[in-house]
Amino acid sequence: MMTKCTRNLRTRQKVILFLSVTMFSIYWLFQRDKGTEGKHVTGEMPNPEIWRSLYPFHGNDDLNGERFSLGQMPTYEQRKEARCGHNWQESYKKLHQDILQARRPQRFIVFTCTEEGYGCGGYGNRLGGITSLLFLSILTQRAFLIEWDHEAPLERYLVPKGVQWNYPMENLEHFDTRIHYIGKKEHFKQIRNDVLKPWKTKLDFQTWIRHTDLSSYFKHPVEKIVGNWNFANALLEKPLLENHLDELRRGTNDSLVGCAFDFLFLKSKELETRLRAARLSLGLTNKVFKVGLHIRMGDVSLQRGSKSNNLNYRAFFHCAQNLRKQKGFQMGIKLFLATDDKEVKQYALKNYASHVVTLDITPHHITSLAGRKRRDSEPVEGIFNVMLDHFLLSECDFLILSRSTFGLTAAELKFHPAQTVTFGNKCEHALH
Ligand SMILES: Nc1nc2c(ncn2[C@@H]2O[C@H](COP(=O)(O)OP(=O)(O)O)[C@@H](O)[C@H]2O)c(=O)[nH]1
Ligand SMILES: [Mg+2]
Repeated sequence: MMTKCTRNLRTRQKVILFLSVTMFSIYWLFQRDKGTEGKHVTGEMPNPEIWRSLYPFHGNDDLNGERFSLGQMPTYEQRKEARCGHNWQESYKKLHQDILQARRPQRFIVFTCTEEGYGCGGYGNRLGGITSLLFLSILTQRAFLIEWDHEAPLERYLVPKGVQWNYPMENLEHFDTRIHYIGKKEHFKQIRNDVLKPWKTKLDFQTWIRHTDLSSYFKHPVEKIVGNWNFANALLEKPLLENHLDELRRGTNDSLVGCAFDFLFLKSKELETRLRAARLSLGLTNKVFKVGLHIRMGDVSLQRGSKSNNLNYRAFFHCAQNLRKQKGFQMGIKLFLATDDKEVKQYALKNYASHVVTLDITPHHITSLAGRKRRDSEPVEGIFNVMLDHFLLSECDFLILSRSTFGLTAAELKFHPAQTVTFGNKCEHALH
């Protein structure tokens, strides 16, 4: 009887032990998968050693972000939290809804690209303008809306996330409206008396901003603004904005485009699908170290005037080669090239065929794609291509850029730390 009892007890202990080990293994596997899942979503680096080795590569650039501790690349969400904070988004969402539903006085700021004779400029300019006007709307406590200029609505590519920025313009028709132009003079072709444009230079404008009570200046119910200057940082200096954006990182914040973009937009399903297909066909996976090159040769390459940036594009590839040699990467490395110049693509594919990948497209300036001005291009495809290049660039682990708002906003979009961005023309000095 005693022995049978002891045997039963032993068997029961074994079963309990077996069950505990099995449950612990399942729990461990689950936790491990959860970790990798996060990494895939955020595009986090697979190997922290690489961050350690890259850190000294570029200590003094123009994107003065905070320094992360060596060997640790925070996730997208961590970087976003550090740069953008999280309370202002909720309070502005509420204000926006209250205005649309007339629970508060109906006052709007509209980023508009539909004013005859006044263009919004390129994609980088537009993102800068949208960001600045979002923060201006927060400062002046108005609802921020976007009026896009192409036949396909912006929602074909980007859909509203935090606020309904696509509230129909017809609802604003009966309000007293003013039109402003805040931007470079090349972007307007005619002078209209009904468009306010008192500033000759961006410097003048920023000085004016610092000394003006903006809530009194923007006093009409609807203030439509064609804006291609990025003045978001000047707004952050305004004392009033501090009340509304208390936890947003102060000083020069080089991530405001990323903060605004994350708050305003989600990629449309169609854009997600195209992006996934592009990543797959170019082999831009998380298993390779992705170096993004943005080579902006100038509007002359886009058959838009004669402006050339006189860039030595070969230097960009030398820079990428040197980066590869100096850092002695053990893992695969891919160079993703985004450029406005078809010839640069051909040069890269001929000379660096084993490392460079690039979209097989003819680049167009986004403004040339509006209103079917060009017969040789399909506007919707053209805009998808601009956005694909911009997103793919932003997803790279390291960026070698031109002085262009296109590449700079791509870096801001994913909160690239300063040590992962350099400029093609400065790179040779940085490496030797
Ligand atoms: N697809 C594609 N288009 C580009 C690229 N670089 C420039 N562009 C086009 O050229 C325009 C340049 O304007 P913008 O983004 O304001 O940059 P910036 O004028 O150089 O500061 C963009 O809107 C695109 O239409 C690129 O790498 N890929
Ligand atoms: Mg531009």
